Parts: sequence; structure tokens; C-alpha cells
Amino acid sequence: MGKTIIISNRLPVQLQISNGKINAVPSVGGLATGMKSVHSGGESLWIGWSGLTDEETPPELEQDIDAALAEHGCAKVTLNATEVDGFYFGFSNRTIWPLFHYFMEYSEFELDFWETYKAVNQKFADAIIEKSEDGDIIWVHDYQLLLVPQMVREKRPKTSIGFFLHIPFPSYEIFRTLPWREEVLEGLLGADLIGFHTYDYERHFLSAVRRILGLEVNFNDVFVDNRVIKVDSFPMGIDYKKFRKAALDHDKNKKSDLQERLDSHKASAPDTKLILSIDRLDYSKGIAKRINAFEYFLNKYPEYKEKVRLIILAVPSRSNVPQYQLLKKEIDELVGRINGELSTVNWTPIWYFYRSLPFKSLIDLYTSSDIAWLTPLRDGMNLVAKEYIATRTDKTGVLILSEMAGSAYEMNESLLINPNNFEQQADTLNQAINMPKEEQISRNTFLQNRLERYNVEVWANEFMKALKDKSNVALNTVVAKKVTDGILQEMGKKYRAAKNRLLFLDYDGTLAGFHKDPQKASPDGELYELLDKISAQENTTLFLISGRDKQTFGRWFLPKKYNMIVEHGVWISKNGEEFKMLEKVKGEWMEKIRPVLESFVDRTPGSFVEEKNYSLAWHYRNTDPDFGDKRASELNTVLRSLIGNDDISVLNGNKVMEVKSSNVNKGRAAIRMLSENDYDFVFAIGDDWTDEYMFQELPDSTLTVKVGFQKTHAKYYVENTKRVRELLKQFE
Ligand code: GDG
Repeated sequence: MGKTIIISNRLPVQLQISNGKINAVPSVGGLATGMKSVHSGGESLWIGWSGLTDEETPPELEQDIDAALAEHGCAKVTLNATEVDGFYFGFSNRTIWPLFHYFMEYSEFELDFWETYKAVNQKFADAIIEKSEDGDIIWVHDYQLLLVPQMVREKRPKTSIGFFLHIPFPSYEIFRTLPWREEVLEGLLGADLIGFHTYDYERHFLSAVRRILGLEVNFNDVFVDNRVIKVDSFPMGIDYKKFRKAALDHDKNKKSDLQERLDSHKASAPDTKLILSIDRLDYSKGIAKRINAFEYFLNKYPEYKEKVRLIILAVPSRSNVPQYQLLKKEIDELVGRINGELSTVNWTPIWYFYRSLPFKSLIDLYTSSDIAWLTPLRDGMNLVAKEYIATRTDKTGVLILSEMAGSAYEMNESLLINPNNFEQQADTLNQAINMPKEEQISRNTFLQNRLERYNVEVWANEFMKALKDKSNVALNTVVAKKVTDGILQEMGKKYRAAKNRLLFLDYDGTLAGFHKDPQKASPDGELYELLDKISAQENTTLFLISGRDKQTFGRWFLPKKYNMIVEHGVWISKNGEEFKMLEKVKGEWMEKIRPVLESFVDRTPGSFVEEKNYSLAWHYRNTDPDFGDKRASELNTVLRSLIGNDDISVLNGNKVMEVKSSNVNKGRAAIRMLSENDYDFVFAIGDDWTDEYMFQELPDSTLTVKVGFQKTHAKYYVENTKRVRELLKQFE
């Protein structure tokens, strides 16, 4: 097993320059702590930006910086001020952050931001490529680096790449407004494992992948060419022990100034309640709405005037971004107005701090507050909620938490609210103030047990375990062998050495790609040339074998005199002769089934019925993918109840459901052709379920090849139609 490389926008250490000397101080953030078990010893490297732009870095200290970082297992990516502007303050925080938090109106679609974002992502990727080798495990973090997985994959195909998104992934309806939506999804799909905080973010992502890229998704697996990408949810925890210990020590140690102030407030009015909120000053956190809701509460329940106090700690954040400056102004004015209107000689309703406090002060606030009131409008997880509960060593305290925070899914025992519903919040504050101690203890016991169990270390380890398992499983999932260049040549050799050859080639999805309109998927010049060459060879019988109708194939291929089996085996044409019936089939059932399919067309926009001589096909490639699949399974049920024991069957193809006589399939047709002569080389290739009949029924010695990385009875697989042609060129 190789080394582990962690990559995030910022490194888990802060650089401090004093008296011309460099010092690297470890950060105390949740991520840095959680990754301790992953980032330890000499086998791990953390790559990120140091926080100093090129302009701020004295050139003579370059080497010292590298050495200081190396001591913490870190290596830096250098960024100049223009890059930080476009990449971090620009695309990351003025495009992705608002869009992914459902603030569409704040999201700026600037080409310049995007170009810088791409270039900087490439810089991060290059740093990984330079420092990594095959067999390494790479874990990429968060929305600043969405393109990195694919950029690394291109140069390091044999590394395991994991990606974790710390913010929400929005619904398809929001995500699709992004002009660079395809590139972002493709960037992420370079990973082997993509993690989100919640199942909802996971399903939004999968839906975007299906709808925007049209890729096949099976449960939480995404199929791309020859790779399967796993998507899963890993709710991030906190360093529970650290918060608990800090809270226990807090009572023993000397009191801070803040604690003195909190205590004197409590002593002067013993029955008042402290309500706490802590967030970065960010519009996604709903701070302004919370202040408005507090005013609403005091108007609805005036008896609490002078009895409650709201403490707001707003930590300065991204103050270079205009939206954050506006928000700061709005909050300053709101707090000013409400305090101005409602304060009395003894009481200020809101204590407002706009600053970052030391960790110890955070613990003072958590342990002194009766209620934590967190109302994000959207929040990937929200760790403050978890930290507040962890510090409640006597298990008292009430958490009021927005349903829009990822943590709400795991913190059901808290009081969950909709941050837009002031009436509900006012009533919930009233409920929290009056909640009996036993109830508080009972709720918090559940919460604490869960937080202790699923802490941040477990989170990091679970992700790493899934990533490692994924690399092992990837080798085992597909039973078919990939056609490597070596196997390709081997097949060519066998072909040339054979005395009498028989080939079955499926058309759609094998020799040609799919088209929205099947009539447009006509053969190109290169394909004709390839087929001409093969079918002109001595002792070689080539069959195009397809579910298509005989008119279309007649038009495309009859003049070429290729052998053809169409409609899954109903019709056959050899050497340019007219089509003859290969299987005797009855078609009376079609009158009954046609109206059923037509009713599905009416109710499923984008689908249509193709009528062949002895079968009916309902195509749903152009429908909404989720809706199309749902309708297909509905149609399957309806058809099965209708056809009973009749001699007809339903075939589930690639985005097509075909109803046809049971005694017709490609396998049966292929066997009949095989029995007509002695062949010492038999080859069959195809992409969907209708081809599986051939793979199953042809003798074991047949070279069977599936197009696409899916479960199959074929012995080999190739990635795509391009590779099919490369393979067939061996037979020219
Ligand atoms: C992003 C996602 C997701 C806060 N004030 C001070 C301080 N903090 C610490 C808290 C907590 C952290 O900052 C804030 O974490 P959150 O999770 O609440 O929010 P974001 O910063 O927006 O984080 C979020 C998270 O990533 C992890 O994936 O949960 O949804 O938006 O740990 O304790 N720490 C100190 N002084 C402060 O004044 N020392």
C-alpha cells in the first residue's frame, strides 16, 4: 500500500512570520483534528495553500517555509494575489458557495472566475501528480477543488482518489443553472469514491449525473467507461473527547474575563436564560432572519422581556466578497435597532460579538448557555450544534436546530425548526425555556451517545476504509476481462490463424453510438470500410445482428451485401438477397399490446413506439431518466399481467422495452447460423440484454465481448464503441 495524500484549499497549519523567522502552528479546526488518524507518521502528506500569497512571501524565506511545513507533513501550493481573487474569492465563494447553498441570485457566472478556478485546480492537481505514484491513496477536500480528481486521474490512473464535499450538493434544478455544470461533474467523477454529509446531497448529485451527463447509475454506483464510481454519505462528526474534556476542565480552571461577565449576568438575574448562536458571518447561516425571529418572539411572548438574552457570535469571514460586506451592515443595523428599541436600564436583549474568539471562550459560551439556537437557511452539516451538545457535561441544555442543516438528520432529539417560520420558532423558544430538566437530560443522552460513537476520527476512518475497499472491490466486480492491448492482439492472431470464421456484430451501442433519433444513427464511411474489408475475406461469415427493423437495415446494408439478422432473429438476409423469415412468428398479439404502449407514450414525454414486423418497441432514451425508468418498470408490470402464458416475451434493452414472440432471440438465431457449417473461430459482440442471449447460448469456445462495464455473461468487455472499432481493425 502506498502513501496517503490529503489535499485541501488550506493547510492544517498557519504560517506566522516574526522577526524574519517562520513558524508553522497547527490549526485547531475540526478537519485537522479528524484527519489526525489519517495524517500521521511519514506515510502521509497534506498539500494545500499556505495562506500567504506570492506577494506576501519574502523570497528569502521560501526554503524555511518548506522546511517548517515539512515538519508537519505538509507541502504548499503557491498562489499569487490574482489567483486567490479569481479562484477563492471569485469562483469558489461568488459562484459555487451561493449556488450550492440555494442562493441563486447571489451566484455570479463570470468567465474570468471560471478560467482562474480551472488554472488553480490544475496547480493543485500538478502538485499531487508531482508528489504521488501508483498505488497511493489521495483524498481531495471540498468545493474549491471540484476539478482536481479528474485532473489527477488523467496522469495517475492507478491511484485511488476520494473526494469529500463539506457543503450541500444542490438539487438538479439549481445545479443545472451553472454554465460549467458538465465540467464540474466530470471533474468530480475522476474520483473512485465521492462522499457527502447526507443522503439527500448524495441523491441530488446522482440525479445531476444521470440527467446532465446521461450516465448509467445503479443504486449508488456510477458507470463511466471502464470505471465504477461509488457515491456515499459520511456525516462528519466532531472531536467529542476534546470538547468534553475542555468543558470538564473549564470548571476547574481560573475563570476568563468572558466567563466572569457571563457569571455576573447570571448572578444578577438568576432566572434569566441565555440563548446562544455561533456562526461564521455568512448569509447561509440565517443570522439576520434569526434576529428578526427573536424580535417576533419578544413581541409574541412579552413576558420574556428582561428574562432572556441572545448572544450572537459572528465570526468574520470572506470580507472581500461584497455580499458579506452587505450582510455585516444589515446585521449591525438590525442589532442596533432592536437593542435601541427594547433595551431597559437592566437589560440589553442582544449581545453581539463580531470577532473570532479563542477556543476557551467558545467553551465558556457553550457551557454557560441554556439554549443553542442555530438557524442556517442551508448548511452542509453544522458542527456548532454538535459541539454545544458535547460540552453539556451535566446533560442539560436545549438545542434548537434548523431542519436545513445536515446535522438535523442525526440530531432528531433536538428541537427542529424551519428557519423561515417565525411563529414556529417563537413557540419553540417558549418550549425550550420551559423544558423540564428530565426531558433535557433524556434528549441529550441520546445525542451525546451518538456523537461520542460517530466522532470525527471514526468519520475519517470510515471514509478511508470505503476508499480502500473500493480499490480492492473494483478489481473483482466485473467478471468479464477487459480487452487490453495485449488481448486485442491475441484475438487478432487467433482470427488470422483460423480456417473458418463466424462473426456476430450487434449494431446500436456496438458498431455505432446512440442517437436521439435512431434513424440518424446511420453508418459512417469508416464503418462501411471496416465491414467491407472483413466480409470480403475468404472463409469469413460476418453477420450484423440487431433488433432493428428490416427496412432500415435493408436501406443501409443491402446494397453492401452484408449478411444480416434483424428484429432479433425474425428475418435473415445473406449476400444481398431479399430478407427471408428465419422464425415463424405470429403477430396477432400486436393489436392488443399496441394501445397499451401508446398510452405510455401519451403519459411519458419523449418516448415513442417503434413498430417492427413482429415486435413492438417502446423507446424511452429521450425521457427524463428517473421518470423513464419508473415508467419502464410500470410498463413491465402491466405487460406481464397482460401477456400471461402467451408466446410473447418482454425484453429490457438499453432504454428500450421490446415485446416480441418468445421463440425469437439473437441467441437462437446465432445458434442456427453456427449449425450451418464448421467454424473454428466464433466471435460475438454487443452492448445490451438482447445480446446476452448470444453470450449465453453460443458454445464456450466463442469469443464473447460486451461493450460497456456492466454485469454480463460475456468473457471480455471493451469500454466503448471507439474501442470496438480498434478491436475489429485487428480482423481487417
Ligand atoms: C463548513 C460547512 C460543515 C466558530 N467560531 C469560532 C470557532 N468556530 C468553529 C466552531 C466549528 C467551526 O468553527 C464552524 O463549523 P460549522 O460546521 O458550524 O460551519 P462552517 O465553517 O461553515 O463549515 C459546514 C463544515 O464545513 C464541516 O464539514 O459542517 O456545514 O459550511 O468547529 O467551533 N472556533 C474558535 N473561535 C471562534 O470564534 N476557536
